[in-house]
Amino acid sequence: MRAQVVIIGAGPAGLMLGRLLELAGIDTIILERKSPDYVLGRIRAGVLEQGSIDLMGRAQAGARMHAEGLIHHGVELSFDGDRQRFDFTQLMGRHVMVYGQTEVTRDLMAVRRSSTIYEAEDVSLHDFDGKPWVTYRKDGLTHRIDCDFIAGCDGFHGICRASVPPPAIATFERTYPFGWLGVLVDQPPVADELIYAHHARGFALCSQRSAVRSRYYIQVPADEKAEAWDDARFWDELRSRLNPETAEALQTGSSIEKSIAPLRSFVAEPLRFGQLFLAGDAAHIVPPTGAKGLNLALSDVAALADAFIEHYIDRSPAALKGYSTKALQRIWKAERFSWWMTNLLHTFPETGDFGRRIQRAEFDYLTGSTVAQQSFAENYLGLPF
Ligand code: FAS
Ligand code: PHB
Repeated sequence: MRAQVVIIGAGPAGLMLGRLLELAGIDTIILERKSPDYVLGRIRAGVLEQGSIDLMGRAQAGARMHAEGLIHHGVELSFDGDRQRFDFTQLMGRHVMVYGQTEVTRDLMAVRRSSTIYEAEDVSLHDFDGKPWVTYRKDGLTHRIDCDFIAGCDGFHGICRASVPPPAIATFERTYPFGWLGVLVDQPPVADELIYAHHARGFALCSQRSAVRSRYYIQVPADEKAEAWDDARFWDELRSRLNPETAEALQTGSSIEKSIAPLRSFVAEPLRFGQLFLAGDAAHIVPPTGAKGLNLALSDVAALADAFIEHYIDRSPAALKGYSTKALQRIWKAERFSWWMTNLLHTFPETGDFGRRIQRAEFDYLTGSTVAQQSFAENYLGLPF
């Protein structure tokens, strides 16, 4: 087989890249190691920046998002029970949309017309420094695809970054001593907007997927196991971290999904190795506190798609040459904001009483300064793609 661009990974990054390239008439094949149902079964992000909303429109995949997505004009941050709403529309004239990553993925799957090969095993990259080719196994046979370029959209644990010779790549990482235990429940959300809560017992987040489906998270130790948390224990702990009236309003029920996500900040540099390009979680990870992961993956892909289009349609290699530098500038700003928001809202016992006073001072400065609130809103809403 032959394709101009082989994309590894059919998560949101791979599917969005494939869609943007196929609309430009560029021939792609996506290789995904899991089944479509498995990919859709992963419960992840929930908030879309305007840039992501616009990209879904450009991909001609935004109709259901606009019909079902929930426009949110603000969020609430609370710190030991003190609450502050940030009115994004009043601060910056913009908003975000609550629309689950699962639905983004489903919509992108539905519009794709080119080949996506699911349950492709043992994907291997070859000669990406010269004339690249890819092999994979399916139904007991090994297949080969020759191509011009490979796009590594295969997430943090994928094969693409791992295929780069170690001396050619630099990585920057911070792991946090905690994770997020998340629960999905078919109950109305506790509030109209998201609530990010700092509490001495740990961070909590009240999010949502629709008017009848909610998503909640609590900070747990990094080595915690989801099996140790039955629903009753989860709801009790969540209530204990929320202000009393929110705790009172919480509508609980049987969890339909329960999992723990580790938190880390991670960036690989550069993002190009010959004819191999990295995008999305294959290139970087942010703690989910700032709702940046999915949006950053999509902003990488917007830049990479434009660069491939310029290469093939305008016959100019300039944008491909500049992709890594351009993407990394935005990546590091999202890393900074996600790191900052994580440090503001989680408990870090190792930083002691001084650390907690600094967190309280950060919250008080944020709630007392319109300029600080505009900076928070500008980053949460998303920096320009
Ligand atoms: P993905 O990981 O989504 O997709 C990569 C795809 O590549 C997968 O389908 C995988 O099966 C496939 N793949 C991997 N190795 C392969 C191989 N060798 N061959 C072929 N295919 C291969 N972000 C937020 O904004 N908010 C959140 O609340 C949030 N929660 C998260 C919770 C968890 C547990 C995780 C892991 C991430 C979370 N994220 C969140 C971040 C997440 O949304 C990512 O940013 C987003 O999935 C990035 O999309 P992709 O880059 O496409 O990577
Ligand atoms: C979610 O709804 O899953 C979600 C929302 C906001 C975040 C993280 C996760 O910052």
